[in-house]
Amino acid sequence: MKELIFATHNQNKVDEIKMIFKEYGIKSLAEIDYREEIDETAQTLEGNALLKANYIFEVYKTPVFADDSGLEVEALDGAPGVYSARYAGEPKNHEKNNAKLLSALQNETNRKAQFRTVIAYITKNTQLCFEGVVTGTIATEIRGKGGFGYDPLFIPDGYTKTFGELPREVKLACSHRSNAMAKLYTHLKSLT
Ligand code: ITT
Repeated sequence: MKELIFATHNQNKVDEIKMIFKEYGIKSLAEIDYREEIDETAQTLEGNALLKANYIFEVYKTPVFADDSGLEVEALDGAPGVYSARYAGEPKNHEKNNAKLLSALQNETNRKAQFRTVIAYITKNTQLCFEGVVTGTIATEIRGKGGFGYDPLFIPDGYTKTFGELPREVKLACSHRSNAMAKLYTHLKSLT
């Protein structure tokens, strides 16, 4: 089994990815006992994904991928976007972020949004990025306890429930991260 490091400290992401990417021995940063935070100082999702993956590659010299994801809301000109994790300030807090988003969209009828992920994959000879998107709308109140982050506010197109309410399998089948991971998976398959 090939080993691949997933450069994240977000255990929810690790759980999701391990469920759809069973063939590879994916190791999270916690599993390789890497505890340090990696500063996300870039201005774009691609920049931050490359920054996280490159940082860990330089330490371990083994194939690694990282994702940077964000919620892009049409009525807010794409915010919170690359600043999604700390939308309501430091330290990052999902409940406060959701409350701020609801307040920013009060009385707003255009509730269109998308989650976007960029995955950066780094090996000795390769540096590749894969993008994934899921479109939807922002609910008018917090709904459901599933998932993480903005999931209780995000209703994917084609559904009436939020990712927080829908079965986990639905998110795994259509999410931004799953879409980007499917592209990485296709790339890895093409090498074997
Ligand atoms: P790592 O950088 O360690 O991977 P993180 O939680 O900081 O973990 P990101 O910077 O990629 O992850 O994500 C920014 C924020 O976007 C994240 O904190 C959530 O609030 C939100 N987010 C990302 N993916 C999400 C998802 O699948 N569902 C709900 N919210 C998500």
